[in-house]
Amino acid sequence: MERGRAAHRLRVVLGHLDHPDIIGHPTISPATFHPKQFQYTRDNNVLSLEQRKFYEENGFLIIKNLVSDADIARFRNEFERICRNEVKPTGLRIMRDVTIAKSEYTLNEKVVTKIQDFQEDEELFRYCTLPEILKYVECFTGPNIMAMHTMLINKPPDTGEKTSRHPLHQDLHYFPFRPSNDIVCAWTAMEHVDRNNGCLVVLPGTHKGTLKLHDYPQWEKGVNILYHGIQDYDKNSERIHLVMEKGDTVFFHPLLIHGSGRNQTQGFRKAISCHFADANCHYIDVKGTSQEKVEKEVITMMKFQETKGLTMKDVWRIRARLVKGEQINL
Ligand SMILES: O=C(O)CCC(=O)C(=O)O
Repeated sequence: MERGRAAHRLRVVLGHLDHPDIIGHPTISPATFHPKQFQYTRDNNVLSLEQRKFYEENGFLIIKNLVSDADIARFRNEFERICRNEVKPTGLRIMRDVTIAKSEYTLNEKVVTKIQDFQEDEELFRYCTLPEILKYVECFTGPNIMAMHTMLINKPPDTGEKTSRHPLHQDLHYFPFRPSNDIVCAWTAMEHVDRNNGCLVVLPGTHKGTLKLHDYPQWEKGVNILYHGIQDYDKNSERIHLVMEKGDTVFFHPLLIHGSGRNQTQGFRKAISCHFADANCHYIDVKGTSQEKVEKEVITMMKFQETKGLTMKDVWRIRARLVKGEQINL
């Protein structure tokens, strides 16, 4: 037991010794020998040594040009069909911007900020099964992979109220399963993204910290539902804006602090994403933890969707889907 802990500690310390300084990575051939110094990535033949070290140190990794234009066109088309009410996938949640949420607008692409839980939509769920995505996911989760949480984000042009911003947060705040190192998010840009249209912004290295307290930020004009933010992050930490092209995909750790700025263009900035987890992960009881409040909020929201009587674990079990290997705990 002691030896195991010491070996783990040694891996952590060794993992902290390298500081590569590159951000985007083309799909290049992997190194064949990787020293045993990693705790956030698995031994694999996919990532180069440089890519592994980058993720270990920074908590994210961009793979350029990973998803084809043809696939992105299909996701866009399906999103538009959903917005026109032509398809109504079971379990799908449609979110609107706080500035239009209470209005009488009929459903259309301009009022939808995000769709979540598209696991029953064959066309969108293809994203979570793309071999090129799973090839990388496996480097973080291992071979038994569950798709846990799906989203297509349609960040609208900001109305001037700054409500299109997404506050800095850690995704683990929303997840009642662990361990965190066996969870990864894949986020694919559906068009060019930069600071103008509100690209992702990350605080590199923050995945090495712990889960922080989240709450609604005190924004003058309101905040979108469930857009919780961290109150006490180091305001002087380095921030990296992830400028990406259509099809580029960033993989990031669920403790990495990230968010996105407002969209100052007239276009809707789209991205598709999925959180994947090792099927060996286990559910935790969040009662008495900083996650209890978010669980209550999600349950209250779910009640509108006729899931009365279900626990949070039931809800997660319903939406979790095996995409590779064997279904174990989740
Ligand atoms: O795509 C974005 O703007 C941010 C998405 C995000 O961080 C989230 O939904 O958790």
